[in-house]
Amino acid sequence: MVYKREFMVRGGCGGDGCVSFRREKHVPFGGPDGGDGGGGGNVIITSDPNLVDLSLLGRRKEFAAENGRRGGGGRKRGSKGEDLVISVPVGTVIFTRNKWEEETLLADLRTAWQEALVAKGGRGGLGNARFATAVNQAPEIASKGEPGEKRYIILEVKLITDICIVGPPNSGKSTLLSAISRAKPEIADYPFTTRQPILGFMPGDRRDFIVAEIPGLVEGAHLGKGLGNDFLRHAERTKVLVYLLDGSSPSVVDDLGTLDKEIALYKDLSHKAKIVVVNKVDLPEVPARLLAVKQCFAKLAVPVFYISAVSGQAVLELTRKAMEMVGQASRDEEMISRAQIAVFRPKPSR
Ligand SMILES: Nc1nc2c(ncn2[C@@H]2O[C@H](COP(=O)(O)OP(=O)(O)OP(=O)(O)O)[C@@H](O)[C@H]2O)c(=O)[nH]1
Ligand SMILES: [Mg+2]
Repeated sequence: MVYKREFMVRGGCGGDGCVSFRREKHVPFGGPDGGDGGGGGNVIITSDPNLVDLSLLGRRKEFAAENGRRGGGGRKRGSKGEDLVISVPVGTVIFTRNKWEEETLLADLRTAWQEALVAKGGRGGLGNARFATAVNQAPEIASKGEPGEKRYIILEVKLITDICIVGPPNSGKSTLLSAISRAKPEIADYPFTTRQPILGFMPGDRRDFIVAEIPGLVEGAHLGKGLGNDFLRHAERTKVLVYLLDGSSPSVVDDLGTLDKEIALYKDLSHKAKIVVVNKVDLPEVPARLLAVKQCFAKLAVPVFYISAVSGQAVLELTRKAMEMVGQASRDEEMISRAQIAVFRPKPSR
């Protein structure tokens, strides 16, 4: 799976204008009739909901749209170069980098079939017919087509989900995902069974909720330990983070600390709604061991659930709470985006 790609994009060059004169039998003084060149094609990036990563783009270092054709005699306009359309998954963020290494956000393709024009094709040149004036009725000049825009593009896929399950390896993330959604991830009793983010759809009252599981995080993930922390990019745009801990671990409290630290070392996600979930309470040794953990977690400012993803204990309560929090987070986001719309109130003129 490929979630990041960098390459150059180039709009097509405009076709050159043409120098030509009308020469026909019995038509004296035919005059200039060179047509304009066609415009170069644009490079457009579009979000295709059928894609999950950027692997289809291969390793190409440059994408160029077609050039416009040159103009012809008889005022024939050159044809326009075809646009080049690059398809990417929904959730792709597009940046450009200039020669001073400064990165600017160009577009964020959050919904299906959004389009971003990333490099415009050059305009076609003018044919000599355009240059005819009363003084110069037989111009021998035509202009050249303009070059297309050139840009360095960085694509980054950050999945847009409602709920994202994060946790140490083997804590039961895949088991929980398969219990609450239609996803069928591989489940096994060893760490790093899941090596890629997995999406599932959880049926809700009014709509399906998108739930993701990302590969397990270990201490030192920010240094590349385990599978590293790269997958946390897919947790950045979730509405609710579910921290899933293994209740049979001898150090549940420390496990939460490690997880929190690794996430903080990746990026500040402290503003996100969170739920702490301790899993595997069906195992006979777990409930007794959890007494101290419960005391400690009672002080947390976030909801805590003790569940068994296998037996289903407290899973329904957890999903209800998660859906409620997704709803709240969506309303909060909407308020913020509304507040960001500037309202200009012109002063009444006197
Ligand atoms: N007893 C019990 N076992 C569980 C529970 N949830 C998961 N397991 C077991 O724990 C092991 C790991 O489960 P997974 O769902 O693969 O865990 P994961 O967090 O996705 O693991 P990775 O993808 O490897 O990080 C499997 O053997 C599961 O059967 C639970 O609630 N109770
Ligand atoms: Mg897994």
